[in-house]
Amino acid sequence: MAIAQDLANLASAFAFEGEPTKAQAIASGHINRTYYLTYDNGRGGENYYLLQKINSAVFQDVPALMANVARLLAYFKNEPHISEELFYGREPELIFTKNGASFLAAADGSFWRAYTFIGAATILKEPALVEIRAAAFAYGSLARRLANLSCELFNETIPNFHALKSRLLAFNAALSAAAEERPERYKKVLPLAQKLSAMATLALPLAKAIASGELPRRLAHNDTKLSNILFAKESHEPLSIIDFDTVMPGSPLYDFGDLVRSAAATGAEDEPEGMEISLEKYEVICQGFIPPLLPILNEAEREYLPLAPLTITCELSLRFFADYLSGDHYFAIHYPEQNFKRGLAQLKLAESMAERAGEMAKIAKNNLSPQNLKKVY
Ligand code: GN1
Ligand code: MG
Repeated sequence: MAIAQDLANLASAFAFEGEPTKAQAIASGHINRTYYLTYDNGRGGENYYLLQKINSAVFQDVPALMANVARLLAYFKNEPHISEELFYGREPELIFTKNGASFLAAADGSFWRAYTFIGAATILKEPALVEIRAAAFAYGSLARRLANLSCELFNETIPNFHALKSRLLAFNAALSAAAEERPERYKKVLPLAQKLSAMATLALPLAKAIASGELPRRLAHNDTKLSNILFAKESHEPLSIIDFDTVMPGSPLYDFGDLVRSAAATGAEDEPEGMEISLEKYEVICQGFIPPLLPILNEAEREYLPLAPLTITCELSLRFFADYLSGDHYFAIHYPEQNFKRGLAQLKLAESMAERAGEMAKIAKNNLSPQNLKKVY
């Protein structure tokens, strides 16, 4: 059996069917550790599952996290359809432990959970424009569906997750601490600090409007990067949105912003060379994401929406640099300077967004006009 004894022991706590034959680590996602498990079902077939070690340094209240995930996935199973024209994907299901719990607290203090595996699916690294538009429609549909649920039902598992002001403070604190603790890293980031805070200052009005209540708090996904959508392997149609760990009170504007950050950039998240915003990709994101939300967005949301990509991109730049300065404990890295490169790539992207702000606002405005309503309903 090509499965390590400790993994096999953990897996035996879950209500999987059959006998485990294979376990393979999957290197996707920056936070949790994921294993793909194969089970022999005893009838000549195989079952596939995902077993995930929850990062409890990031999600410090695992019961609150799993209460959110279980509530949401149970809701999806019998979700009333607002409109058949929205995207309703095939979400993964939780596999409970044999004791009926949504997660396992292991003897060594680690936390584990399991999901059904969605087959014949793939992540698109370099999607075509039509595929980006379809992904944006899927995320826009989800934002609309989530906004139908009450925020009160969900725990805020990471407080101030998208609060730019506190991200800026945390970055400054990490920079000061690094002066003594990691002088090499401090020297690399220091020359960028002024630019970063200039970018964040441009984005702060949106953050303030959320903090003051001018923008409504709505349930949101909060981690809408392109790699959190699975596409069908053959047709490349969106199949399923994944990673519901940060579904909590937020704003659809943040979901729009993070999709633009991850899908309308000219390079990968950690590639600063030549990094800028592609207005072509941005436009198809507007075309996909905005129409499903048109029936609910209020005036303030329409006004601030074009600022959301800059807000989220600044946030990520600050977070990657802060993690770099603090010794790379938050985001998984695959090579030593990766968090620095991520921070720099996001800073360049933010600068490019600030430069093209007028054009971005105009494109958003075209798609926010009420005549687009008929495109979905
Ligand atoms: C993390 O879990 P994952 O890899 O989808 C992070 C997001 C960042 C993203 C950047 C809980 O997302 O906030 O936008 O990395 N998740 C958490 O790639 O911090
Ligand atoms: Mg995640």
